[in-house]
Amino acid sequence: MVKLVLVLGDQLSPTLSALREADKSRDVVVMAEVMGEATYVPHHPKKIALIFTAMRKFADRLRADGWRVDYTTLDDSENAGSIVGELLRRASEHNAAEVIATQSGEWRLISALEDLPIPVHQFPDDRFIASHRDFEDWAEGRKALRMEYFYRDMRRKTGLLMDGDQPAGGQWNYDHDNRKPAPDAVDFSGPLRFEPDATTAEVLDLVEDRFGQNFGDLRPFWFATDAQQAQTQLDHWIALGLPKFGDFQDAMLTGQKFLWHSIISIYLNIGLLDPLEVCKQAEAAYRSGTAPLNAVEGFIRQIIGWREYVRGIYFLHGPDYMTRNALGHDRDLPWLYWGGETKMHCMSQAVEQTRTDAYAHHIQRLMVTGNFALLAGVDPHQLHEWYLAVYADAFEWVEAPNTIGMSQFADGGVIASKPYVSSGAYIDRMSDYCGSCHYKVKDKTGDTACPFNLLYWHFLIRHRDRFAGNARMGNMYRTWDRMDDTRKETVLADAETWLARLDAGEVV
Ligand code: FAD
Ligand code: DLZ
Ligand code: SF4
Repeated sequence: MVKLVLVLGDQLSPTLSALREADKSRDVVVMAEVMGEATYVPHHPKKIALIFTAMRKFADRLRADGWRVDYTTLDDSENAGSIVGELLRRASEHNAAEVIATQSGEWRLISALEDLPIPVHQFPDDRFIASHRDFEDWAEGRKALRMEYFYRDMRRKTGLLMDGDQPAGGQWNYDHDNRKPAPDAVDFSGPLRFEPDATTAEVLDLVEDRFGQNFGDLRPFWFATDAQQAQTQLDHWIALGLPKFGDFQDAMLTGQKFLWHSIISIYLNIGLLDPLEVCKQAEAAYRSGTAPLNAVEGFIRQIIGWREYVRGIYFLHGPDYMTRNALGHDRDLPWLYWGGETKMHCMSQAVEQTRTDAYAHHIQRLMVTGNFALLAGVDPHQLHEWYLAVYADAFEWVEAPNTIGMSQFADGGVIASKPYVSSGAYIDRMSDYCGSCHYKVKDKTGDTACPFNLLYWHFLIRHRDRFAGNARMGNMYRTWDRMDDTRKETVLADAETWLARLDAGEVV
């Protein structure tokens, strides 16, 4: 009897477990553009266009490979509006008695499929290096789940950058070499920009019509939309961007959206690139002498370390993880996250490129928009929904641990051993933003004081009971304790005044 094979918009890999489990001479692949997926958060139009276009091209590829694919476009009059609805409609059309799926990357969809009135077999998503079982085994009995130790196991498991049983170069981690501020000039032109073809152009018109009001610029649309294009982007970056990726991984420069970053998360996360293959290609650059070890190790650590680790945390902690709020933060997400005017140059740079390109690099997400939200006490769930909506690479399994855990400490320290907070001094050191800001990064109090300076102390004092005993934060509290009382009062009062202006909707 015919089975339906569900392929979701972020499962565009020919090696997908659901496809391996199916029989192309008998079964029917179901793919559907549905409002349910397009609206559970107000996704950036570029993200919706990327997913719909890549889905259409992947369906064509499957057909060319001999599969029958029932593809529903968003504007199909029969469209049932949700993945579940589409599966039920196709099941009745084909008299299918079973659905084969690859486990989704969001608890929301996993449970929706479990509740389907016909049997659904959800196979593991094995496009990752660590299975759920691998991660559970690693986590078992550990007091703290630190990424570094997990990463070393992944190096041993994959053999990447290993010389026998030793790490290449003698060290596991070269992060201390990877924190240079950006130089004045950037000698890499950033990601390749792909001209929209006929399929893309059709999707762009549809997305403009239905989602044109969402936050974010749809055009110019430049993403790769199939595996071949994504590989071309990877080749381009390995040749020209990777050599300096490590050195300037944490740097930020006005008007430079991409620096030496790879811009491949968008392709990895929807299945156009395979993580292990990507790492092997980066390692080959090191072995052949075209990229230095600190760059290649840093890059491979992000993929087989952080990317796998956050996925492990997401599935280990279950659906409640998204509601965690260990610090009890409840400020509404400020309007400036949706493009409202702000005098903070660092924030306007990060939000503006998010609006134009559905992209900001890791340090912009962590130490600018994330840091600000944490210092200001923003509700972590609202922030989580923002990150999930505005970045083209955002899917809950990877976004939520980064936001709830790493960036907001809302999981109470599962991921981070201390909160990622900093005053303006860090942003000043790693960027050129402060030079053209309304605020003065050197000012600690007063109207022109950098808000990150004011809020930094406000945050530490608000949460003193929780963090004073943290060995990695003792210095911060000792610095505060050495300030005279009048200065302390002024700092806290100025922070309160600034937050009141933020809450009142003033341009701050
Ligand atoms: P590069 O800097 O070139 O890094 C190479 C690759 O490493 C990335 O493509 C990505 O696959 C992987 N990687 C790097 N850091 C991480 C990380 N912390 N977690 C997982 N993978 C990582 N990444 C997403 O893929 N989706 C998200 O929704 C997402 N949300 C984030 C939210 C916050 C608050 C923070 C702080 C980080 C988030 N990240 C997310 C991680 C990181 O910012 C992006 O992976 C990275 O910016 C993607 O750009 P790139 O491809 O140019 O990465
Ligand atoms: C993100 C997304 C969007 C915008 N639209 C669709 C869609 O119409 N059809 C689909 O199959 N998938 C879509 N996706 C991706 C899913 O939301 C994604 O598979 C889940 O969030 C799990 O990661
Ligand atoms: Fe950001 Fe403060 Fe620097 Fe302005 S002065 S760019 S607000 S860190």
